[in-house]
Amino acid sequence: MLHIDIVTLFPEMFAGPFSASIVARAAAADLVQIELHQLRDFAHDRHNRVDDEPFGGGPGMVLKAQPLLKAIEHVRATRTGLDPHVVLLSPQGKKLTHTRVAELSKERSLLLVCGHYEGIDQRFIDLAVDEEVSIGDYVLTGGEIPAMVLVDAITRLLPGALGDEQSAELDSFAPGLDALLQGPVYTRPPEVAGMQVPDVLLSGDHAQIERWRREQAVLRTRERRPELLEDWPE
Ligand code: 9D3
Repeated sequence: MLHIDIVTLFPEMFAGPFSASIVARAAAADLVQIELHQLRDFAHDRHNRVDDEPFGGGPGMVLKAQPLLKAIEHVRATRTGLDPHVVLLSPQGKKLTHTRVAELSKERSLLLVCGHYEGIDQRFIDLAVDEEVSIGDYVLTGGEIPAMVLVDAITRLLPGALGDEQSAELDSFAPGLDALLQGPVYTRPPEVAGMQVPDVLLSGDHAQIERWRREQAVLRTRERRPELLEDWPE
């Protein structure tokens, strides 16, 4: 079982995504256990502050190191022997890839830290964070949605999380496998608004269907994501 602890100022944001979908099923099946921790509960100074002004001046607030260190200490105490791998969701992190998701899914204990201000005191990062992860080059309001993205991507890779009909082995972007975009798919009825399903898909010729699908996947990839084809032998 994979333990995922999440430290955040907004634990209530996680209720929806974690109570529906594959994540909820995986938790019910004891493939994953997710625990949320309110950072404010670890602010023990006189004013229960979690943030303060940046030294040297400038806009916005900075998350204080001490409450974050206390929160991590608390989680570590509940996970003795597991030595959680600490991931800070951060715009300064390395961009998340399927390869990294697959590696993280093999950990026994993950501790995700969500920032929500202009920054985080560097001493917390230096002392307690193993890696910083970004989900892409756009600006969000905090690390909570990136943490949900990471949990979703990891959970579906846990053995038994997907039905037998699906297999994570077939994922696009999986290294050594088929790193192409999926081509167009269709279902009933055969005509919608005067538009027909391509004849080949109704032909029953499985070899030809396979060839057509691959060709469509390559065409779409060349059009939309040519960089995925750079190391592709076609
Ligand atoms: C002043 C410069 N900004 C840093 C690039 C400030 C800033 C913007 C957004 C600080 C924090 C945030 C909140 N975002 C995240 O915490 C975050 C994030 C994101 O914004 N995009 C993609 N991945 C991530 S992971 C965490």
